[in-house]
Amino acid sequence: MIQVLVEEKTMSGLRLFGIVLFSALLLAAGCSSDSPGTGGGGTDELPDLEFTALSAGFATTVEQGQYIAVRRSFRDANGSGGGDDMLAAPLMLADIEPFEISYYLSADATFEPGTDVLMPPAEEITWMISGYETPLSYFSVTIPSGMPAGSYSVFGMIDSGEDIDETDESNNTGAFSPGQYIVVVEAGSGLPDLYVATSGYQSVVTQGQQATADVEVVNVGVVYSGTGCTGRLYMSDDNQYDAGDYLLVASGSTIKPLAVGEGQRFYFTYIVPDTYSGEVNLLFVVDADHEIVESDENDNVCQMMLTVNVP
Ligand SMILES: [Ca+2]
Ligand SMILES: [Ca+2]
Ligand SMILES: [Ca+2]
Ligand SMILES: [Ca+2]
Repeated sequence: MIQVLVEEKTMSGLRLFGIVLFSALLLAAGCSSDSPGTGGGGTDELPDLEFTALSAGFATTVEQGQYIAVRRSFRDANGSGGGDDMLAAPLMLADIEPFEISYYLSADATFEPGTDVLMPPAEEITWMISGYETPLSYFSVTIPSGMPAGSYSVFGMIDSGEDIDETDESNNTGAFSPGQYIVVVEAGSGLPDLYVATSGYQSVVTQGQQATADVEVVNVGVVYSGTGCTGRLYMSDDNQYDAGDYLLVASGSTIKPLAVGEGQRFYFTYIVPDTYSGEVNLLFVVDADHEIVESDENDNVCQMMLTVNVP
């Protein structure tokens, strides 16, 4: 009697948000012929795009020609409203046209768009709501195959295609923190390495009752993992993953192909089996079916200690 619920909340949230946005677009199209930025209005109708964060993923050493993830969030600093009629709010949505964000490698600490090296592809932002700030999330770019080995500063440029008129065009550059670099190494025989970076879980649970756990699978190797794989959550009497452990998630989790430094988070809800009590372990096993050859196959089990109470 195991109830299984695996979801990736970030994706679900974005999908939901997309649906809400689409509805808002339809509403806006049907109810208003005013198009911000084309009616000769004041500059208060214009957005101001800027980064709110730009940083490395979980790994920063990468082979030439490989995908690597950066993490970023950004916002429109204008358009936050401020007590206007709530009913008018939907008409204000999605009033920012599509734009691009480009990411660059720089051999020094100064951003020079003409000489710094673009890491393709540019990130296409297809919709943006006035005043909205995005969550911190991953975006994967490519290290050009001819990039010389070395340490590079990373810069991002919002609206790099100059598609959006903004109240401030001078604040569109973001950068990794000083001292944070991408280290490019020669293309060779490097491997991916899947690992569980963080976990959160209910540490005191009760037999027969629902409990939760979450894990983030990351690629800390020097190359793209290239293919998906399976992760599974078990309950175990000890900290060793072996054949006697109890599978809590029947179908397993599908881990997507991960760029260097990229992570994917999984949220689990399970029913605590009545065959376990006292001090036990949750074990999350990455690449449980050995689908990916990794530089370290011995760090694929994440142990979470918990206490099971008898009701
Ligand atoms: Ca701006
Ligand atoms: Ca602009
Ligand atoms: Ca590993
Ligand atoms: Ca493996």
